[in-house]
Amino acid sequence: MQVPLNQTHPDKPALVEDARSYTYAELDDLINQVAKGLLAGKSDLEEERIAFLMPASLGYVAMLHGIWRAGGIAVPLNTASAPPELEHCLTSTGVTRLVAGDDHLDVIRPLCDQNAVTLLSLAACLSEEDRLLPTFSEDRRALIVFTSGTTSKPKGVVTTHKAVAAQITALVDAWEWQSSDVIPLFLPLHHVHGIINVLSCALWSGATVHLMPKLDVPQLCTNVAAGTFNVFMAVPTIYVKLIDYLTALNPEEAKAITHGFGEMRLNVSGSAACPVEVFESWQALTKQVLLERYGMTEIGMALSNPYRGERRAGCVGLPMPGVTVQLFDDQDQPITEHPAPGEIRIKGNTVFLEYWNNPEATASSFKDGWFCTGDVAVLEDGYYRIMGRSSIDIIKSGGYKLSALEIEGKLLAHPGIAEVAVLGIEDRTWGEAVAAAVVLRPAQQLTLAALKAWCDGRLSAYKIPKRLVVMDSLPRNAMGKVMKPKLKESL
Ligand code: MLC
Ligand code: AMP
Repeated sequence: MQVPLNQTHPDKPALVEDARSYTYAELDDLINQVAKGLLAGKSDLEEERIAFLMPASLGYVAMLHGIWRAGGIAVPLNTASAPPELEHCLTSTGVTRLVAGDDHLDVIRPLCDQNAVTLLSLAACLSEEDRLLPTFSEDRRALIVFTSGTTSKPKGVVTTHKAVAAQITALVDAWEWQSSDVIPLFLPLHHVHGIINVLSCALWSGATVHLMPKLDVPQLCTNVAAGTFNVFMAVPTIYVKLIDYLTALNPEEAKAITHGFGEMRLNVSGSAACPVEVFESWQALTKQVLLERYGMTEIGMALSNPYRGERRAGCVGLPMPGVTVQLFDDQDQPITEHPAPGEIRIKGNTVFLEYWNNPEATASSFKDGWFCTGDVAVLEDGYYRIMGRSSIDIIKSGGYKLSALEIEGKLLAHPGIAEVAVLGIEDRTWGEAVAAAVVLRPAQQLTLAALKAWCDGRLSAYKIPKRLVVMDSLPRNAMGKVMKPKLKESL
């Protein structure tokens, strides 16, 4: 069992990159070359972890599927990560080979040398030799995606071929993906939103993906106005950025773009709560009723407003096909009387296998076979509504899940910082923005600009605090543990 590329439309464009398009047949051929090149004489990679560090590109897609076809585990890396973060990804999963895009080869070389990882270019992975590709069970591990959480270091979420396929087919069914669909892809490709919801659903369905290495709002809007796309998926922050961009344009210019969005068959929002105000502004501007859905790296998508039927602002709808959802109270009892808030727990073929090499974390994330999401919801008039998360150490900023503990750990290494508490504060654009409350060592001073400069190269840019509050002391609980201060009043 392998995650297949659509085989029924060989002459259709699968990918469009810059001005070039690549058909399914061309992509299929390149994937085979990668798979054979990676095998390098072996019959099966047998779950070897192969990392790749590439922007959204033909090469990225060929690597992902090439590793899958050769029986390896794909480890897509974040092109925006700082070196210590990349090192953690490589060493914690025992990556043996890393394939880097041309722009990343020199940056990653020292890390590969230090950690005995073989560094390759895409060109060095291609082989045209005549060889059979392996066949294997659908229970074979396919993908490791890193997720931040309530531990200081990100955990590698392992998904099997069966789960990847289940995550894709649930979405293809629920949102009626078709081979005539055309979608832009500007989301990062080290997370399930970009990898599964956009790229994999499209390539499963025979649709066309326009690859953009990063979000470029004016460029995107030019293509939208030209009627290039009929499906669009983004995080709420991107809808806020689009609303700001469109409302700043003169009405004539904006009209073609809002019309382009309005003509699409589907606009989806997810990865973070979509504020009702954003839902309503988008509808007023484009006449599109956003479809909001809820998901997580460990489970793919779990809840979705209906494709056909009422899409309710502020709600995440109903369970996806094949996904079982149950709310539990804090005594671990299933909630049967609604509405009452409870933790969302999930069962189904879409659920991940394990955290890589971390049986304790895997065991503690399941109760009686249910995966515990840590998200709290209510079931109101038949639709789920997310109320928040059980951990204050998790921050969702622009769709990225960030660990306050990880950021605190880094900031504590700053020579001027004695104590620190990191928290997410409400922000119109980012949903939550990272804020750091610090107590300085005697005779030290710190500005936000100086802190940002110090963090550069130590943390990914999107984890670096956007607010800094210097305090005389931080609140503590009865056990003497540092607590999160209430920052809103201080800013
Ligand atoms: C960029 N910045 C961020 C940020 N993204 N800060 C906080 N949070 C973020 N998410 C910082 C940059 O480092 C920069 O800082 C400044 O903001 C402006 O950067 P930019 O380059 O203009 O930002 P942009 O490229 O527009 O990026 C914004 C974004 C991006 C929204 C396009 O963050 C993004 O692609 N987010 C999506 C993440 C995602 O796919 N999550 C899904 C996870 S899976 P400075 O200091 O240099 O100015 C999941 C499951 C599910 O959640 O349900 O889907
Ligand atoms: P990640 O671990 O990066 O996959 O992020 C998953 C988390 O994003 C979930 O546990 C939720 O907290 C959050 N999330 C995803 N979609 C939504 C949504 N529509 N509304 C609120 N939170 C969401």
